[in-house]
Amino acid sequence: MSRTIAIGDIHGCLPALDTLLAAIRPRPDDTIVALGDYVDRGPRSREVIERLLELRHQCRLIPLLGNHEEMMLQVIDGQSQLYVDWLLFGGEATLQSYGTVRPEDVPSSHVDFLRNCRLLHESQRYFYVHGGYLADRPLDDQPRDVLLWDSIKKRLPGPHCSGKTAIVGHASQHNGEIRDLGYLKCIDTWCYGVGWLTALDVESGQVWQADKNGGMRGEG
Ligand SMILES: [Mn+2]
Repeated sequence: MSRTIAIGDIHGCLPALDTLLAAIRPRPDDTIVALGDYVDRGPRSREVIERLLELRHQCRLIPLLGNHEEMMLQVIDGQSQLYVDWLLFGGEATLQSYGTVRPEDVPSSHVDFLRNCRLLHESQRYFYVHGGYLADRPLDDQPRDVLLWDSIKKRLPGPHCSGKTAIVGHASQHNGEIRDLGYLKCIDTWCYGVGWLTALDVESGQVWQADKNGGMRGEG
């Protein structure tokens, strides 16, 4: 049986990602939807992107763009007025992971990876976005800023008019638990803080969680 597994906001927490991937053991017919915010805040953003690049050879990987990748790309693309904002927003840790203070030093393979991230992924019964969505607008007509920047903690959308279940990240759940409203599941469970990185098999409901040090939830 092929699986579809969503992974929440990683934020440079490589040990958490490695622990989850070891537990999931991705197979070639699996789809992994990564919900964005791979970089910033946590210490090992460069290696997280490396790991995602490798993962493309183990399964079908669908990486979404997060607002942190959006900002990083804007700085790399020369919007230097955003440089200090990005550093304070977590970008300083990202540049440190590359051993530089210069955004232009990020390798082109990583920049290409970020550029190829999608804003939205849709399957028969689900859709996946980093931030939020407008409930009454078709999925192919959603405002970019809403998809990337809206937080369900600030503006909670109702069920989407397509009838599909939303899988979202971005709004860190400080209690470490998936926020499950039936029509919407938020799996950003605050890994870079004191919560977990969450992976969810959307069909079976199986959940894997690991903390930023790589400790699996439920195992000592
Ligand atoms: Mn975010």
